[in-house]
Amino acid sequence: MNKRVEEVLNEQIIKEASSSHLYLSMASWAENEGYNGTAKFLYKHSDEERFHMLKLVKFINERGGIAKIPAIEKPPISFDSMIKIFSSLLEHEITVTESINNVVDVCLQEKDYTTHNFIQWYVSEQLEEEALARTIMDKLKLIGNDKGGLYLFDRDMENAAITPETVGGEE
Ligand code: OFO
Repeated sequence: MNKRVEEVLNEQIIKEASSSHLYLSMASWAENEGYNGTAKFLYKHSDEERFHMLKLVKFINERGGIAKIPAIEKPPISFDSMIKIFSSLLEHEITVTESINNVVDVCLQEKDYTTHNFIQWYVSEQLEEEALARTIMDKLKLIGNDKGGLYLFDRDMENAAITPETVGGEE
């Protein structure tokens, strides 16, 4: 496997693992605050990011590279409010999109069209995740501090899907 491509894919493993860790911490905070619907959504989101990481690990190894399982930085424990959670989730996803775009760039520079093809799945995934995070943020901005609104929001989040076709470990 092309060494530069292997390097950026391994960097992407760190990003996906950090996302999974961060969303897990958010889920745990939401659960302790009584936002059970949001907690369920975030636990699922965390699993989804782990799946993204796993997909990269397997791809690198199958192509003759070496996947490196990284140490992960400790995420924050407290998030203050629902709006804080989802604004940092959106911010985080935007940085992940930038790093996926960087992988695309390197694939093209190195003429690695197989990996370029593989990484397109992540390109569409990021598009969906960013759009979903923006929709959630719009809702939360409308709700503001209204407790009844937040209650209904949380109830709706229980059934909100991230990307249903991938949750559950399909490869
Ligand atoms: Fe949403 O980060 Fe994975 O790709």
